Amino acid sequence: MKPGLDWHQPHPSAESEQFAADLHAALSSAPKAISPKYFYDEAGSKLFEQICELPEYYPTRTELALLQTHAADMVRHFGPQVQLVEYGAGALRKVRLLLDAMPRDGVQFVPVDISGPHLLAACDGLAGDYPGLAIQPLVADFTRPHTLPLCAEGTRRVGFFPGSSIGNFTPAEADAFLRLAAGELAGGGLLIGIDVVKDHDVLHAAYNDAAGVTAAFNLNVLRRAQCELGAEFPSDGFEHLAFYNPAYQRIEMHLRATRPLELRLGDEVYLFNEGETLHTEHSHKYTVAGFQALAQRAGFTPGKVWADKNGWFAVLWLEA
Ligand code: AVI
Repeated sequence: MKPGLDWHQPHPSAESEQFAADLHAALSSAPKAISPKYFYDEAGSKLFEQICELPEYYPTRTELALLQTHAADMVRHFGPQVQLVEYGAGALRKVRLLLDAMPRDGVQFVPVDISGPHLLAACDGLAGDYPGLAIQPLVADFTRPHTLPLCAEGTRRVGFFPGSSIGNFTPAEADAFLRLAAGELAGGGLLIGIDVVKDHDVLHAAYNDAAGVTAAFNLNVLRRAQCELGAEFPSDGFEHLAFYNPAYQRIEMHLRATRPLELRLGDEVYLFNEGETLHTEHSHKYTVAGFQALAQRAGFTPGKVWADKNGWFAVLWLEA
């Protein structure tokens, strides 16, 4: 081996290797489909933050308003001593509204997220703003079995899963997550945000914003494939496609080939017909009653519901 040559070869991270393996599998499947988790590199996470601010994207601001208005009422369901577990913690913005309504010495906060660096950075920020708050971050995939810190005697474990992120799970994944949560939250409960079925035009606009941010977010999967994995395809070969599929009560996001084309990944060449898509995300919408029934089958007892005046978004208390 020539000294120095190897030095310049970027060592593919384990994450990139997984991305490559999943993308090969996605492109070999029929229909072609990949997990939405690949949206969220640094650029994709920034685009998602921009989506949350878009005039057409109502879920974030509607849920925030519900938390701002009803936090005191929500935390009344938790009990005085709480281990608060946030699933898929991210930036830890929304939980602050709950923490502000809770006695500081009665809560142990356990944010769970798969991305260690992001989680720890967010926890540092939270610790600075909430001195004395007991924070025990857990780096884990919360959809898989994991071990939460022990809960002290007389403390209830309460889950928090905001953002309607459960909508990005298939119904089977949602069911599996709810069963797992009902088990580990037994004796406590779950506070969860869901996006509610509504006028199709409102839904369509939320995923087809005029500024094109959602399109850039969707196309980011292919940009990542280009930058991280050296994938090759015509730069104008794919376009954003998002539509409401009423049969499944979900928004579907796809990347659609604008013409017949080849996508080269490693040693493989994948063919796309004109109009053929790579399915990148589904975002399920629920009725409150439908979601409560799902939660009940998974072991929860549905409790209070907080919704905005249009009934577009709901935060549900589920007793475990
Ligand atoms: C994170 N998740 C709840 C968002 C949603 O609405 O399904 C992701 C998103 N996709 C496009 N816009 C936003």
